[in-house]
Amino acid sequence: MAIFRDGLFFWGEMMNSEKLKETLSEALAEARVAPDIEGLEHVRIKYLGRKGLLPGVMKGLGGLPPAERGEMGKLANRLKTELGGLLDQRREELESGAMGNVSFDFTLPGAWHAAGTRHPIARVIEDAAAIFARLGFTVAQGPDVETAYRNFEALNTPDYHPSLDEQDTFWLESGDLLRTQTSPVQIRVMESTQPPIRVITPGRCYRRDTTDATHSASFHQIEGLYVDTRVSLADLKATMGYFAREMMGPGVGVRFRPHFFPFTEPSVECDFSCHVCAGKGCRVCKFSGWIEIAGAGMVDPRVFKKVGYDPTAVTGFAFGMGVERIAMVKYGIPDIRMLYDNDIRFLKQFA
Ligand code: 2NM
Repeated sequence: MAIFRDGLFFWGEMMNSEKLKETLSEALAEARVAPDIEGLEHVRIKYLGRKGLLPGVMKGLGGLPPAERGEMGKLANRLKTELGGLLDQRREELESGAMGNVSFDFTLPGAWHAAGTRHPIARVIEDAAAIFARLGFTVAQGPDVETAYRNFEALNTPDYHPSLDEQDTFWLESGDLLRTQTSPVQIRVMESTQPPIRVITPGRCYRRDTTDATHSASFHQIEGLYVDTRVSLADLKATMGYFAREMMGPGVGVRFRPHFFPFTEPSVECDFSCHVCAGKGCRVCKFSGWIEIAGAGMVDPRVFKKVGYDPTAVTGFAFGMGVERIAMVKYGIPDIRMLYDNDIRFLKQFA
């Protein structure tokens, strides 16, 4: 800071009223765009600080010709009050969290986003996964296109077996097929993992069925597999009983009827007592008090041999059930096709 006869110098430049006016508007602009309190403080120090512009100008006023002194004095005052005021106001805004001069209208209605609902098929699968998780089961998934070996042969169902006639299958030219059940995923799990195993395999399956109110060529299954030493049919019944109560309600019980599957021996059909009439008989259970839900049984030793397990060392149970069927009886859905129509007036009923 040096004062010469012909003027006031500051920051190496001659400071006259023209220049000071420019500097004032620059200072105000800098204060307006300062992004944070630290930035504001820089502006304050630069212009109003002890070694800043303003004290220098004030000190230099005395050496100015009287004609200029008044104008410069006024401008210096404006710098002090206008910049000082703006800095105070911006500091307050930044401290209160408001973004500079941008204000927020809290009375505006919020942005509306359609939340959507879980599809009943997803809901049954996720609820079942949560129930079985409490019994130590994890979820495994596999491809929809499977080898004939894993879909039939490893499950003790050679291609001359009568159950192959029943399930008219979607074959690919490669000799692979769209899986008719999710059991091939359990074959994959057993091929790659040693017991003990507790796993459920939810997923899409395919059978050449003609579509009607209860059949679809593409549908979903949840299968389960438990392999360990000394697993028994009693374990199976307790597991199905727990699942039935958790899924359908605390009053629901299970019963087993003898059946046949090539991959289990013995095999059973598993009925749940009717959750609607508590077993007294109603339209939902066709006045029988019971609803067919699952097929199950003790894993056939021939299946264990196929995956390289010692059938004298381990036993296990397996079960399979239709996801759409559970959704239909639980939610009172009269036609399986309602699950595939994607009509949101139907779907939004399932939260
Ligand atoms: C069912 C019924 C009974 C089953 C068997 C197996 C495996 F891989 F362990 F052999 N998985 N799933 C099974 C048993 C499936 O579905 C109605």
